[in-house]
Amino acid sequence: MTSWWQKAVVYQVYPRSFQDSDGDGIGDLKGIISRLDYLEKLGIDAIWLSPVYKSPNDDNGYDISDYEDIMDEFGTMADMDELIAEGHKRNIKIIMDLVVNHTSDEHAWFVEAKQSKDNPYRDYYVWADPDAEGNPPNDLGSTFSGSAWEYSELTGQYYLHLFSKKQPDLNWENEKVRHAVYDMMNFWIDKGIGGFRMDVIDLVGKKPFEKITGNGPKLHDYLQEMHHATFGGKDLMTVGETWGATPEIAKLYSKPERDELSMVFQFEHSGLDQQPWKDKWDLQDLSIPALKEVFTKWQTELSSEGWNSLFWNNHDLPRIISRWGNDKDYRVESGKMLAILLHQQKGTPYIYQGEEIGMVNYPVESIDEVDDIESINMYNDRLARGYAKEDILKSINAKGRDNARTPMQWDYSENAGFTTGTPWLHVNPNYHEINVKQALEDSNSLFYTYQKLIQLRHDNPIVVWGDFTLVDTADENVFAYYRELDGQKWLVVTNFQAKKTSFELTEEPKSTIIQNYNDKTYQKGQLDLEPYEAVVFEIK
Ligand code: TEU
Repeated sequence: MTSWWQKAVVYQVYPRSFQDSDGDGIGDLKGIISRLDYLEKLGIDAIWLSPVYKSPNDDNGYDISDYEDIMDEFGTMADMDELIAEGHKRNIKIIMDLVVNHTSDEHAWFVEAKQSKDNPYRDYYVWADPDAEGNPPNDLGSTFSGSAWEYSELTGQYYLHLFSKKQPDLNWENEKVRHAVYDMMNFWIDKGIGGFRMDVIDLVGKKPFEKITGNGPKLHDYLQEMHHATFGGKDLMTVGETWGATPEIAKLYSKPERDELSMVFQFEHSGLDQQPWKDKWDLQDLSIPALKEVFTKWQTELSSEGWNSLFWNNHDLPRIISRWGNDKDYRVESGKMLAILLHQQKGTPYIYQGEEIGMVNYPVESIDEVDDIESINMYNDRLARGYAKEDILKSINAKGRDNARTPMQWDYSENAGFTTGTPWLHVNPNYHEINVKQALEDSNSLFYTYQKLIQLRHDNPIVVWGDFTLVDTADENVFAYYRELDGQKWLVVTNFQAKKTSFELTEEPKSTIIQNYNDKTYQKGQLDLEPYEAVVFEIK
């Protein structure tokens, strides 16, 4: 059985930074609605909407205080209903971000739970007595630096927070918690949404006292229970965020007969530019052969069982052109190469807002320019541990989450047309060159490459279903692969570097499907490839 999301391309909107409609400097739902025609032109099938629920914004909406209400800055539930309806008119489904590993500490459940040990909501969260010295029960750490345990004066116990201390972890072992989550999911399903993106869903089976966080023993039982209680049989799309997934684990989530999710986000490629066994701030250069190996592994392992998601970017990752392309001399060429390389693979592609016009990282000179809690906490933590300020800032420039979060660049007007007020986060000054208006007026822009890649997927079953085979290349920095389906064969060739090279084309191409150096023609024999050149041939 095939599903709509197997042929779909999803676009991620980070509402805070997409489009402001009322001049408060913060993007909102009405702003998104006003840009739906643009997204329809791009050709996407669904929007993954980062959280729009009521939130005190300790982690920009990933700390939710009411799942059935909208954040004041973003608008009202009526705006949300309108967004869903206006999306439907354009065949764009809305995928809600489901953040249920934790709530905000301002959620009514936690406000109750912290009052007393016998409060009816106490067991919605994870509590523990101090150890004999009054310290946290164990040394579990938070993703945002420091201990994962916070002391609560009122009852003299610690509570667990795998993220900020304003994001207490829900206790999924409590059946009441699980059913409250399912009820809330059904509230959204009844509104006509297209599915859910599930935030750090691999953590909900945690066993914190055994120091197990990801992939806990009951994880898949919970997801099957959720499936049957909510979206099962409803043709919705679900994608789990799973930092620790291997192909074996990804199949557990995404094999249809297991009744769990449509697919997961796995991050193996994303770890390739950090030092082994260190964290993302400890930088190392990307190895192209390693990237080829990782992609090939996922493409082949999930070729007939389970389903892949394909992405370079999201709101937690730096901009891909700055990261693995070249934002100085070959912004457009490398951006197109990266797009072609990813979008010709098998799986469901995700585009992060601004990626389709080639937005790049924002140059941070001082910590005062940074908003993101993860970067700020890491900065303070590393300063205290004796790291040099320059090195920390270098890491933030390379990997900080604000890189992806600067406002969308729409046009040449002040603040890039994002807001008439003061933007909550600085706009990248390069909006004078990089913006949507420019991209739409230039037939050679990245926008039209993305538009064409989406169209190619919609029109060609080989892009959706074809088998993937890596091609052995003389130059290890050339990444080439075949897609094959029912006697058809396409060849994707990309030069993943800023210098010229060559590639041996062993078969006479029938036609060229897409290319990023427009006036080149190709024939069998040695191809001279330009920096970041990418071309897709129809071979049979
Ligand atoms: O991210 C999960 C997560 O672990 C990230 O914090 C990640 O480790 C880090 O950003 C590395 O770049 C999800 C959301 O996508 C993120 O925005 C939230 O902050 C986090 O969960 C907590 O909800």
